[in-house]
Amino acid sequence: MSGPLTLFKEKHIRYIQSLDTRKHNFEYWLTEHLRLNGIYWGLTALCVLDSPETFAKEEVIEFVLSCWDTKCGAFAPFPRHDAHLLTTLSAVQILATYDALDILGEDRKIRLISFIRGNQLEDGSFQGDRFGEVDTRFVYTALSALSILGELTPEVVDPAVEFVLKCYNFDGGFGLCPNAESHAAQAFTCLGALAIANKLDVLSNDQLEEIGWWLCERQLPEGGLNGRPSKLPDVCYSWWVLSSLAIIGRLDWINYEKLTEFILECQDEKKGGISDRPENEVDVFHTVFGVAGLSLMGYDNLVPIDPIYCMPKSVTAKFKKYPYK
Ligand code: 3PZ
Ligand code: ZN
Repeated sequence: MSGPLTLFKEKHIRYIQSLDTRKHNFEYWLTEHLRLNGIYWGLTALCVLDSPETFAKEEVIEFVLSCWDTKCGAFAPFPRHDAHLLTTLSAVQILATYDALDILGEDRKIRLISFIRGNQLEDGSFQGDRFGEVDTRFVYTALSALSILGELTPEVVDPAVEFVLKCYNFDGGFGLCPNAESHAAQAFTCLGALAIANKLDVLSNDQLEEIGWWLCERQLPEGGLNGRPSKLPDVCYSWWVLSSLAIIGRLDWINYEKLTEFILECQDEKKGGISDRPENEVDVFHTVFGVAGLSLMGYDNLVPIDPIYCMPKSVTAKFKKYPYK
């Protein structure tokens, strides 16, 4: 076996820090429509690497608030852009990580909650915004944000759970919508949504067994995981698959040693950061999901991550005490 066998923690911290400096904006940082998501990915990676103070907390919070879309009453990816559920979840996750949700104030909080609830459709599914596509990603996004805000209610949760169950396939996987092909990222959004709703018990033991099999069959001989059968491995699937297995209590169905080696081979030894597969260009998305996957496998003193929320366990412990209003 060749390749680097340790995690270059300091390099990754410096890489994420480099993304925060405005001068490199264009080359290194994400385009505007991904900026707030990118800050959440960077901050979460820094938390897992035990270095959250690498970002200037006050500046980050100020940026989050500058993304508030007054028209929609939710968060956009960048100032003066339009609000979306995905960026709203990132904003809520960032503020919760900094224990700064109170900065929203009552007025913004009320509008935020009605934005999220207002995107739910008759069948329990959610759209990302009022023009948007509908799929299980947004069910997860909405339930996660409401749960972090302490605003989960049965009126929202029960139809959402119904919808998620319709996306379960007989092969043991989950699709984007009913009858859609199984995909590992959808296993995470569906199982995550059920876990947040505290409704994992709607799945039978046989179903859990099938799901576990479908997930662990994502591991390829080279150690990495793919998103569906006969696709290439990709570091971000370490997260979608491992978190799903963790949620159903079957993490040990994966070969840790081989997956760890695959993730470590995706590091850029010089500038830091992790890529989707060996030799490719690194980005902050694969960096966070790479280190988060390693954390779930208990790798070398990484800070424990919550498989349901993809946030440090020390943060989620606070709102998980009170799952429902
Ligand atoms: C990536 N998005 O649609 S995206 C994302 N992908 O905004 C962010 N694995 O050009 C980064 N592929 C890199 N930094 C990739 C987020 C995608 C996922 C694409 C990808 C990941 C393989 C091809 C969807 C949460 C939010 C969004 C997604 C998943 C989870 C791209 C392509 C797409 C996107 C961004 C950049 C490489 C980073
Ligand atoms: Zn990927």
